[in-house]
Amino acid sequence: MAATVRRTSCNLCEAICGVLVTVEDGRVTDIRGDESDPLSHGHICPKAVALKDLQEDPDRLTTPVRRTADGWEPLGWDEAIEYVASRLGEIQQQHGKNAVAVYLGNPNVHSLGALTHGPALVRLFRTRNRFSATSVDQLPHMLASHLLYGHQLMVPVADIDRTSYLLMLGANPLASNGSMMTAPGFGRRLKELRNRGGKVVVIDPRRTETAAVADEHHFVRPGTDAAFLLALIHQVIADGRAAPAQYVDGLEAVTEAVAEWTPERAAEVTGIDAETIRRIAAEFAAADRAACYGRNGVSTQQFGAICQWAVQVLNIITGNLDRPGGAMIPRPAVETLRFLGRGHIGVWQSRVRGLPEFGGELPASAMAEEILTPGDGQIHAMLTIAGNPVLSTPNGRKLDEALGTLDFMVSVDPYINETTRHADVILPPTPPLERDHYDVIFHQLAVRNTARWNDAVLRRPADSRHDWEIFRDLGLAVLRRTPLSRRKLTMSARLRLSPKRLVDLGLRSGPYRLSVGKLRRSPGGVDLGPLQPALPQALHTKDKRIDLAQQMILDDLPRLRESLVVLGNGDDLLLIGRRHLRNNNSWMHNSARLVKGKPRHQLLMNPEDLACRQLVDGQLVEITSAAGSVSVEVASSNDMMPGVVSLPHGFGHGRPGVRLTVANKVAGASANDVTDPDLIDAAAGTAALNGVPVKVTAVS
Ligand SMILES: Nc1nc2c(c(=O)[nH]1)N[C@H]1C(S)=C(S)[C@@H](COP(=O)(O)OP(=O)(O)OC[C@H]3O[C@@H](n4cnc5c(=O)[nH]c(N)nc54)[C@H](O)[C@@H]3O)O[C@H]1N2
Ligand SMILES: Nc1nc2c(c(=O)[nH]1)N[C@H]1C(S)=C(S)[C@@H](COP(=O)(O)OP(=O)(O)OC[C@H]3O[C@@H](n4cnc5c(=O)[nH]c(N)nc54)[C@H](O)[C@@H]3O)O[C@H]1N2
Ligand code: SF4
Ligand SMILES: [Mo]
Repeated sequence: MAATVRRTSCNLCEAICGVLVTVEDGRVTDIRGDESDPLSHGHICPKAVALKDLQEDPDRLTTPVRRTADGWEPLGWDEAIEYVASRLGEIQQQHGKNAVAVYLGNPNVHSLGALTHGPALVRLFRTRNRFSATSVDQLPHMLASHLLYGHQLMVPVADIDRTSYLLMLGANPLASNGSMMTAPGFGRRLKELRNRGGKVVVIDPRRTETAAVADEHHFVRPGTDAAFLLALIHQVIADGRAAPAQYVDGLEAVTEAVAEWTPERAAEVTGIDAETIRRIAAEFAAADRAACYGRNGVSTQQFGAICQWAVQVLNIITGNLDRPGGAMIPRPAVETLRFLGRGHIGVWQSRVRGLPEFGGELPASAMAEEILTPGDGQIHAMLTIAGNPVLSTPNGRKLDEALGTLDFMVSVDPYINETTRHADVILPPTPPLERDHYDVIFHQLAVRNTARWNDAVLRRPADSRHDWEIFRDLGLAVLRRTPLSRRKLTMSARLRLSPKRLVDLGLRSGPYRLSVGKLRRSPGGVDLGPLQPALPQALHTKDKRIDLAQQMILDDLPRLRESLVVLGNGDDLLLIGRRHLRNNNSWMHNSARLVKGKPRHQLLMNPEDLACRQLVDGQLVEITSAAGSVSVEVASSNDMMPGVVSLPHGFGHGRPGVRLTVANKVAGASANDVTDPDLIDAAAGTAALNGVPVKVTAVS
């Protein structure tokens, strides 16, 4: 049979690179970048080829399985779905709606079918015990957008292709390929920015791959960025350079709130000297097009909400919001904002610790205690969809134990891993190359407006289900157990609409009046042009104005002032995380192609910190926090700020029953065995995965 070349986009990270897949005899023989993609222009990273590995992985489940005393047993789809629906139904009947909890993991946002049908299924359970990766990730971005712009997903992106000054905090796009900012080929874009005479400044406790290609890099003490950002705002105002648009209110209150955050005061806690802070403020305000961008390192930390608010305020008061080359709001072909709620916070609280919900979800840090603490509303059953929270959320060990105590657990997931090994039933969806793709989320965060529909590259096996079909069938099975009502009829009809039909409706009613048919005629994607100014009309606030003086953030500032005293002076080391280009969160260690090469699981530590503890490079050390401890090799690194150590998350495979043949051989420990569920950003309950106080000692 002749080879055919088919197109799709890689859905493994937020860059959504266009790829060309060569197929011979139903098998993938080549994967490369698609030059015709108007966003990625042929860029790919080493993970693209892993799409083939996922397809061919012998460990990947292709039928539902049930856990029995003698191991995992295959199960027919209909039987599996009926069994799951009836067990979940029984548990809700016995213990109430909240007894069933849901965790939605990261790949949900990368799968079309999960996005179109996952939320519809989850709603049917009517449980308040909903959790997701949001609270170990981008929650502060969404909170800032909800507060300032009236919609949790109206997140401005740095207009990297036109800016002349990019200030980046806590982001390492050269490894992560960019996040909350879809900009495939980030490295090339940075190079072009600098070739235009622009400047890139990186603030990070580690001299990262991104810092290495920037004009300037400054170490910052983990968890103190809020002080740095408030000092920039202070200085911009003090220099008389604050000139927000006429639709912006609250500058006075902000001026008052940042009065104490002089560059000198911020220097004490951040480790960045006052002169540098003053200079960066002046350069940022003077640049004709500047953008400040902060990502994971300034989200998943104790002051993530203040940081993300301050990033916006800095862009706003310097006139860079909504201006080409500043921070702009994408306008995708399917207007994701229209289909998603505007967001809310604190409408209810978690049962045990009283942590606030955000957008209908409780913080993942509360999951284990909600399972383990008896009483009304206790979690007795769990549905996990595309998530491995045992490796991804704070104190994974405790969650690991907690999952073992559930009455029932079901996972929609292709693998038996650290989390799903606790499931009674696993329902595996088709892999990416067997699914249609349109990116509903990441066009909303992209640095250029483009659109791309691709049909599935490979035909799926007869007895398989797409993720949306699993949600549809499970949803219908749940609905069959409820009395006839209008809601039941609407929900059933909604679940039966295919993702393709829903995208088509979204495209037709969107701003460019496209359709799936039109996009199919340009399988390499269509270009809808650079980002355009859209404010204030596009704001979702009631009065179409932006109020900088958000009370919930201002109320949090005293906590910052008080904690920084401790953060700045503690003699513990502060643990931060990191990512590597060839890893993907907790789940792609099973690709032999990706995990080969130099080990990259070690704890990175500055040589001074090693020496004063009489430790040596390569030695096995124990990392201990208030939550737990792990052992791992330490690697000496001059790229680490003294006093800070870095451990990547997503490692720590090889637990009993985990069926990940390659991953189980990868060394390393789970960073989340030491991260602490009690260490959160109090404002919204985001986990502080960075800036965890730890002690590092020799393993005796
Ligand atoms: N210490 C520390 N912890 C962190 C982070 C950190 O920086 N430091 N980062 C956090 C961040 S940003 C995130 S997003 C989370 C991610 O953590 P999780 O939400 O747990 O997501 P993943 O680790 O990506 O796990 C993906 C799971 O989905 C399954 N899967 C893959 N593709 C599909 C699919 O198409 N359908 C279905 N149904 N399942 C699929 C995989 O088998 C795996 O079980 O981790 C967080 N945890
Ligand atoms: N190859 C690869 N790509 C990925 C992923 C992956 O696992 N592997 N995961 C994807 C996901 S789910 C996400 S959310 C994105 C994340 O995308 P990024 O946020 O760009 O990736 P990280 O590597 O987590 O970068 C966080 C940076 O913050 C720094 N940092 C830690 N603490 C602090 C602090 O207190 N202050 C400051 N200023 N910096 C700090 C760390 O040193 C690190 O360099 O990446 C996505 N892309
Ligand atoms: S950067 Fe790599 S993983 Fe991300 S979409 Fe592109 S090819 Fe896929
Ligand atoms: Mo993430």
